[in-house]
Amino acid sequence: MTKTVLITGATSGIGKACAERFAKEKYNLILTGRRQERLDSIKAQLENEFSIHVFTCCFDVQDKKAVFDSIQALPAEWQEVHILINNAGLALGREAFDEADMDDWETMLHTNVDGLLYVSRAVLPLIKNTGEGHIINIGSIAGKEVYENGNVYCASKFAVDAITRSMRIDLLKHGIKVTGIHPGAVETEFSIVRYKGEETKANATYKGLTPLTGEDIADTIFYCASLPKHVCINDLVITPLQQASTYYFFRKD
Ligand code: NDP
Ligand code: 8X3
Repeated sequence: MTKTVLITGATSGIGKACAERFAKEKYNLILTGRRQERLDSIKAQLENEFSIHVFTCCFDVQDKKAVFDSIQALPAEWQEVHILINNAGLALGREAFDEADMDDWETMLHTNVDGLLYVSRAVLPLIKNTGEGHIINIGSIAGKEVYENGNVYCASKFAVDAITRSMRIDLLKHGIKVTGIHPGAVETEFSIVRYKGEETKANATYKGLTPLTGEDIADTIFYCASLPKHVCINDLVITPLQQASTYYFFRKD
């Protein structure tokens, strides 16, 4: 039987790499993001290359009504979701608590926390339709330990960690696995977004490092998703070799 995976934030980085990884394994995909033209081109490429079916939904995860309307409008043949990858998220700014932009704080909390909650609740009935299911939440090493000027981004990812643990308890009775994936530095559009297009700052994030790639995280997620039915990986922190914590890096010239 062909299984379906729903991936939020599939237009870039980790989410796009997950779409490619699961397509290669012949899953059908429901891909979401805010940039429809990217969703269209990823759909065309993956359907053509892997002979799978892809359905795209364009919405902002912060918009509760748009999330529920889009998921509830899925066609009859897309009413089963075996795996949900809650990946959409972002950091904005890296300033001290007393200097940071409070609009950025709100966007991070609305996206990383509220968005994940809305999507999870909207998709849960479709996961329950399968009689099994797996929810994979993308947290961060920033959700395990705080770092200077990380304040509200860290808080949003600590919340993702707490929600992940709570989901695992509350959804156990439905036979749904819940996994938290917590990456360190992954080179994607993440830093460009965080530093609002300031390339010098964005590039400094990865200077002297061999960072993780979206594909590294997608491979790990696929591994978690492909284990036997009775096995659930609860929690994984993944860093590049040169990163030991949120703030300790061994950079080379
Ligand atoms: P990217 O910026 O490359 O991708 C982020 C994705 O999230 C995009 O597809 C974007 O799509 C989507 N997204 C952002 N905001 C919204 C929104 N409001 N509504 C819907 N979709 C949204 O970054 P990454 O791939 O690196 O990030 C993916 C996840 O991994 C995030 O949760 C991030 O916090 C986490 N992470 C990243 C790390 C890193 O070092 N890169 C490390 C640890 C965790 P679109 O713009 O089309 O809406
Ligand atoms: C992204 C990793 O350390 O830049 O979640 O916050 S970090």
